[in-house]
Amino acid sequence: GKEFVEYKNELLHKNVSECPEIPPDLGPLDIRLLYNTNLLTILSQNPNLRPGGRSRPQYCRALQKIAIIIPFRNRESHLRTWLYYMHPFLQQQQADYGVYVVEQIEDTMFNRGKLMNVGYSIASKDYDYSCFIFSDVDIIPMDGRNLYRCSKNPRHMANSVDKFNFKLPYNDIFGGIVAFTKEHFKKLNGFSNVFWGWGGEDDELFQRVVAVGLKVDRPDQTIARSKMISHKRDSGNESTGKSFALISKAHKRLHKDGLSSLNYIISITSHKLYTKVTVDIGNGE
Ligand code: UDH
Repeated sequence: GKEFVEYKNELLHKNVSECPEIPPDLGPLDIRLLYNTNLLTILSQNPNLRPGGRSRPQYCRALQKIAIIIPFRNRESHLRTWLYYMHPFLQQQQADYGVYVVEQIEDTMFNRGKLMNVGYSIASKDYDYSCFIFSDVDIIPMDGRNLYRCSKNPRHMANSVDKFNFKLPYNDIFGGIVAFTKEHFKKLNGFSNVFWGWGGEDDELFQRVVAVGLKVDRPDQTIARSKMISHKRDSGNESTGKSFALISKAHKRLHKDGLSSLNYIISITSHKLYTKVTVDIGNGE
């Protein structure tokens, strides 16, 4: 029956040759941010997706298995835009990937770092992912050559965003999109869980990278050009003003605050275009 077919497909897939390091036919893309992208349109344009927003190349074996983790609440139209562009983008790049949308329940202070950690931990149980790309829902790459992959070092990928005139607003910025191998993400104990509200969790993550002796890579700024969907600061994500004080003690928390101290209540639903992980991660009290 069905299971036998899947088993056979798995065996056949193990025998196909490896995909090339640089996928063929990639180039600049015409990205116009559309806000009313219809889910059915996206589905019909991506007939080869498997449940949970998974895909892998048919005729070659990908070198990396990539989980894309998106922190989320109340940004439905941004998510549709992201899915509309990113599913074709990732398939064109011959990625073996799955999309995990980690949604925080209403009426709690938003905590981007903790949502990322939850996404990592759930995705790890789902498949043997080797690379984790943590991406905001509102950034869309403008060039297919911007490979959504892990490199030797932790990688900051949002280094050329239109909102900041395609420049780094400050040198150590580590926000927007970052990519980590599983080994590296575990080594720095993931994100901190203690940043409630807007700001700081990304800078603390940078501190962690440095503290464990790793360096940050960035893609070429011409190829990494990306568009950010403009929006107002979300309610429930106000700045608490505590970030600086926290970051100054980053090294003290590294081993006790992160993947090693993650608590949450969860429900997981497999949609056609993504795996939705809905979590109660508390409220910072
Ligand atoms: N997000 C939601 N819902 C919310 C709040 C945040 O989905 O209510 C998610 C979403 O994926 C968003 C990400 O969290 O893209 C970050 O949201 P943000 O509004 O806090 O960040 P913003 O887009 O980033 O304002 C600003 C540019 C980065 C500057 C880096 C400074 N350290």
